[in-house]
Amino acid sequence: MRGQSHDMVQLLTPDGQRVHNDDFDFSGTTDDLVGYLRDMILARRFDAEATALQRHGELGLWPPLLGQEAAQVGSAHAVRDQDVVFPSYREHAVAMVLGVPVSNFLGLFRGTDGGNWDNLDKFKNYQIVIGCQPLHATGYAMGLQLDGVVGPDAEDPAAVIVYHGDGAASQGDVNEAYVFAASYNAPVVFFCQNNQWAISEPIALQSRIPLYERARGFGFPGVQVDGNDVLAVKAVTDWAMDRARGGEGPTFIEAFTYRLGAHTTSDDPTKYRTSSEEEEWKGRDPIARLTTYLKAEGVIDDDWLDQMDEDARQFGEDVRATIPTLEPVTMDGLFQTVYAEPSVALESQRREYLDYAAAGEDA
Ligand SMILES: Cc1ncc(C[n+]2csc(CCOP(=O)(O)OP(=O)(O)O)c2C)c(N)n1
Repeated sequence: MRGQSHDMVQLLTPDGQRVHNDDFDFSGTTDDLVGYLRDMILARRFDAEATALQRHGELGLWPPLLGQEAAQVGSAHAVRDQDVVFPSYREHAVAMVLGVPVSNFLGLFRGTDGGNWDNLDKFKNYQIVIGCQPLHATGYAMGLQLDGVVGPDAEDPAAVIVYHGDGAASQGDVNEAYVFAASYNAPVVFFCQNNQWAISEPIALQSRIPLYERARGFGFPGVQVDGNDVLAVKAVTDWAMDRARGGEGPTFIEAFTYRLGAHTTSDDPTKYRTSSEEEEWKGRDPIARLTTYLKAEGVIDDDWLDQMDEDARQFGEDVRATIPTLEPVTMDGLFQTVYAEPSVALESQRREYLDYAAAGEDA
């Protein structure tokens, strides 16, 4: 039965072979798969550019997604227009698939964007504080229920998907979100990218059992999916989002993957993990396996890959060209983006600041 399986869902093996799963199948087209491969290649390029920009001093920090492209691209393609996404801080590929301009993320990590909650529309703001966003997402999902846009009678039912890491699953707030989601049967999908490490903390120290098995204790299904298999991720996330939209409540998805890069550009993974572990996971690369499959099927060839290289190179140039266009934040601007309508207290603080700044200029 779906959501009770002890086997990790996989539809494409690391060496690019399609395999059968009794519960899940990929329902998309070959064109969809080519699109996913393109998305993953561009996301990897964006990530490499952003990492390099941080090294050049253009960004304050960058959390790389390297290795997690399939988990993000596959799940993002299960999101429909009416759904809402609550990311953590590493979901650059989800953002790209949903059409969020890369300038938003570059600005956030350059410190030129205050990260206003409403400026990203359906893709909510990045969350650096571990474990906050599952509560936000669950509350939002409960709101969708109250608005009557969930369930079989809703015209265009909506759901929420929230991304968090394996480490976040240890956080109290996250477990409270699971409890509320279960109690209210909220239309929310908890998409946990188990990338094996919470900075230097390995998953074995975070959980005695596979994470997806915890879901049952909260009262909703948990599924473990090969997070480096974009077909399987898409199939499982489609199912979970459909359940949520249809009023069947929350699902926990454990996307079993690996962070191939550093936790952030401030981290040095050689201090806590072995290169042999990294090599082993490089053998399960999400992009390589889909490339192998599509090439073997005759869907793409070397010319396609060469053109893709060229597109990625051009995209990289565009990403770099974005940096000089990012306007620095002004102190006055910071006050104006806290609330839609400024409160009396905030307005008085803003005036106080402006007087202070003007006095400084006169001095
Ligand atoms: C409340 C809080 N505690 C601690 C931190 C510091 N911190 C940043 S990332 C991180 C680990 C998160 O690991 P995981 O949830 O597995 O996500 P990943 O970074 O692997 O994607 C920690 C402890 C934080 N940002 N917020």
